[in-house]
Amino acid sequence: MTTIPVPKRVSDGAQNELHSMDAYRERWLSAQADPSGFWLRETLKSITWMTPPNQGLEGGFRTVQQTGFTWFADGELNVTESCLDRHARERPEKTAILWEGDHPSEVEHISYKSLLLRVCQAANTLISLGVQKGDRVIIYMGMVPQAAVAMLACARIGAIHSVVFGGFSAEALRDRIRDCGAEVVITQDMGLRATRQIPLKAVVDQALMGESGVHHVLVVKRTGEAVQMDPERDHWWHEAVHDQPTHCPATPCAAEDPLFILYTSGSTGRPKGLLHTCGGYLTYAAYTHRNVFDLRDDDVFACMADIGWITGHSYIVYGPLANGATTLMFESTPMCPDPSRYWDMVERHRITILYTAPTAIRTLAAQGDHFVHAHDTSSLRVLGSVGEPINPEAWLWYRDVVGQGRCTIVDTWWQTETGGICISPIAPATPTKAGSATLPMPGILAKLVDQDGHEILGPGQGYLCLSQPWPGQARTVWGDHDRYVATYFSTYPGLYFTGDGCRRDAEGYHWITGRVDDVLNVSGHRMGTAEFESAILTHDAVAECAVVGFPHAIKGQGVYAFVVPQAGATVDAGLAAELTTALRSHIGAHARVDHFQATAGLPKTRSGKVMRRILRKIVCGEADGIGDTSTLADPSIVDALLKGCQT
Ligand code: 7RM
Repeated sequence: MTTIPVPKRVSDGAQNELHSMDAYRERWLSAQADPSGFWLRETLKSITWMTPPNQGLEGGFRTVQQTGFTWFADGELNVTESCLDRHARERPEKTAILWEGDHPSEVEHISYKSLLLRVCQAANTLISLGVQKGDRVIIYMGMVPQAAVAMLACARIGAIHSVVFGGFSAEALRDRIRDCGAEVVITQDMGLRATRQIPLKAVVDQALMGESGVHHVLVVKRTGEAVQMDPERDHWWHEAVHDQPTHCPATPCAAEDPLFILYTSGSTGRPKGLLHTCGGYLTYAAYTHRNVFDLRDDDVFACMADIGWITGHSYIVYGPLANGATTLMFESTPMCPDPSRYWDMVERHRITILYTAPTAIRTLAAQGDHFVHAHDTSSLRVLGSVGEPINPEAWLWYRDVVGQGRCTIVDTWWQTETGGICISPIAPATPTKAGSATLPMPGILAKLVDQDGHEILGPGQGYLCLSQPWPGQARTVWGDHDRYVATYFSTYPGLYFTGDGCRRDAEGYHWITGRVDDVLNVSGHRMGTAEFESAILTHDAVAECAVVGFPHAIKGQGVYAFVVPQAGATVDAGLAAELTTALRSHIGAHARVDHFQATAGLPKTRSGKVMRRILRKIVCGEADGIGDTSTLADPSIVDALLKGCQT
């Protein structure tokens, strides 16, 4: 257990109101006692409203099935006025987006003034294509500035964006386009990542084959590679925006109007389209960004996530821009052209806050310290981690080698569903411990419960639930409110169930132990075992299969697939290659199985349910923990599986 001394505050321009543990405790108690009042004061202070709200929270988790819950429901705003107009007025030349392309020589500084202008032109383009308030727009892009411009352009006119990570396959993209009923897709000719080209436009074409719902595709020219353009449907972005007026009035939206849909994997079925709303989401993204990272006026904030995930939404785009910060957008990877890329960028751009995933930290730590030492990283002040549990070794390397012992480490726990950070240290006030996400944010009431839903008080380990609504929380699953209620609110009535396990120590610190459901987390990418299984089952040679995660030194989790072949088929390298291809085409290149194991059968209960608990124990090398197998239909299967296990 490591604690570091609380550094003194050194510079002005701080926007963080939670500068001491006393301030934190006072705010936390105040938000607990009166969430409505707390968040109303917060939003009125930090967000630009057209009609300021009088209402805070209405409803709660017990009403979620019938009436849901709302934040600031009588208020009206357009989020882009908070993210753009006010800063374009007050600090027009300040860099809003600092973009670094795949090649380190490609750097672009986009000021608030020019970002507003570009967003207005893009918004007018969308209007010219017939997009109206409430319409859905799919954004299938890499990390180019136009991706952020596209998101904000949708927000400008009250359209609902749904960003689909550029690694998803045509089939996964088609599912999402269909599910949300999008009529417009925004993409690029090619994506560029670690010198590799990703055929984004071609994937869109494939996704739209035989589909009639999408009327327009806007194509950003990134590489200039030749792509097919359908003259009826496809438009070059640069041509379409060029002659558009540089002013576009911001459409008034109700606080509870949708801002975006983001698909995320759960333990069963297809990914869910979580819906985030304008007023609450923006308030929470801005609040957490300002406070967790101890934001200062002159910060250069670098979140290394992809905008296809929630981390990119909240901490590359909405949070930083609402706070008038300079936010870095990075097209490449930490290993390109070599493992010093991050540190080279820190030096060149004087990055002050770096926010990345444990998998990147572990990968870079494995390359040796000299890559860090070769660069001047003295600008760094706060180092954030997100996406998966961070092991103490990686945490200490981050603090001691990257941060040279000077920086605060913030291990931030949150989810697509939560909209923003929920459990995290507040830099630099919260004393940290290596590997702990520490304490809940003001407004977040974290509870641990046991199997039966009984609350565990004091130290202990259990299922992590949150018991009080907060503004950044997703309001529903697009088109399926029952699924939202069933997934999050029916396991433990009156509580939001996160799907994570958690230990609380004697000082009330939280240690997230990982998912307790069938959700995989590979390199911070969230994927469902059910999605893997249905992709594998599309192959004729597969009779049955079950997929589980196992501990992996770099990726956090690896993926293990047990495959029961059809009579006459064998699970060999050839089949493994075909299954890998199937996964790539049904989900995407990031959905990879590390080990395929042939088995004559799966451990099932007598009622036919696959006992994943047992499979997890097998691949985790915990044969002793398997326990009683007498309830299995065929207990001998377990011995056979243990013999064949490759981890
Ligand atoms: C932000 C994000 C959510 C899941 C979540 C956890 C895991 C995220 C941490 C973490 C331990 C952390 N959204 N997770 N952050 N586990 N410590 N600091 O990742 O929807 O894609 O994933 O990620 O299991 O439930 S997400």
